Amino acid sequence: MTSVSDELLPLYRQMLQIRRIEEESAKAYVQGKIGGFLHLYIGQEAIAVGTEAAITKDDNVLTTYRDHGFALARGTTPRAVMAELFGRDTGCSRGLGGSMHMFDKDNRFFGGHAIVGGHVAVAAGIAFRAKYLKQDNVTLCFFGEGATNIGGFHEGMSLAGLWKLPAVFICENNLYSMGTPLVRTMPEKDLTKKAPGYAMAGDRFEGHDVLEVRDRIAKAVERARAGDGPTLIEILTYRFRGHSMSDPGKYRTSEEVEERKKKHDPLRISRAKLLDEGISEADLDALHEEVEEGVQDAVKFAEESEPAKRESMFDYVLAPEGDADA
Ligand SMILES: Cc1ncc(C[n+]2csc(CCOP(=O)(O)OP(=O)(O)O)c2C)c(N)n1
Repeated sequence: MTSVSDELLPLYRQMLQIRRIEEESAKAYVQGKIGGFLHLYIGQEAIAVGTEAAITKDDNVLTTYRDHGFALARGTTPRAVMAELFGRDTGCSRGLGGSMHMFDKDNRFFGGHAIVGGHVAVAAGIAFRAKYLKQDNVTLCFFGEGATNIGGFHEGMSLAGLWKLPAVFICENNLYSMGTPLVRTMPEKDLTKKAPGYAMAGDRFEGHDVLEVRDRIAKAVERARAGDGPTLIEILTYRFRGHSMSDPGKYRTSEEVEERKKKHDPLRISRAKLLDEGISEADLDALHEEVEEGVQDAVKFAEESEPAKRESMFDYVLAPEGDADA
């Protein structure tokens, strides 16, 4: 029989890897080594990692621009993620996508989407393909609470509900759309109340405990796989950093953030549970050291890789030849 620590330790390791990769990328960003925007996932790691533990490699995942955690959880290597952030040819999107557009077809990670809510319809399309071809994979689509007010969200959800697609739609409600708190933009605070409008099941829970996330996502995935249609899940979470690196965060107090870190840090919660289960501080230190080696290796790899190639810019564009000049 497997113990809690047998299950939790590899998940803790993955969350730690995501956190450390992101902390290093924040450092590289302020040093001017990363261009464009950088949206960190710090504080929300239990969601990507718990989800991965609930699905198979044949399932599909799509998310927003806050995507590094999902790429890593799906199996994109730290080297390929860091190289993508640095705009290098060795990155998972050949350095052409950057932070917001990570993509890894081999790991069935279909982005990294910058248009808020736009990928909900894309996810419905991927789920439709599975149903049409009678494949048994499930498509999981993540977005923020701000996205649930967007037309693309409604369009995708409506078709997914109508066709009972094998999909799970997951709102990571971190309370703020950029600098705007949810209470100022939405009349209804329980977002799963939108689910019946699309003839979907709904579920709502806190996303700080990675094992709980795994178990709750697994139920919705099971429902989708059994042909019983999609679920809209709202996971209550919190981002510890600004919306992106350029966000000074004036819309919330440092006391609020500190309080959340104390009570809701998914790494802190899992670490405490592991210690309770008899894992020693020394074991955890060794794990941290091992993760750190991989992170430093990824930074070095990114720094030493060739920049994205100008000539490969159009290799991945889906448009008829000749249209570029039209
Ligand atoms: C269609 C569209 N409108 C506006 C923006 C600008 N924008 C980028 S992120 C963001 C806030 C989204 O908040 P939420 O969906 O809650 O996601 P979170 O960043 O909190 O994960 C906005 C308005 C955009 N990228 N796309």
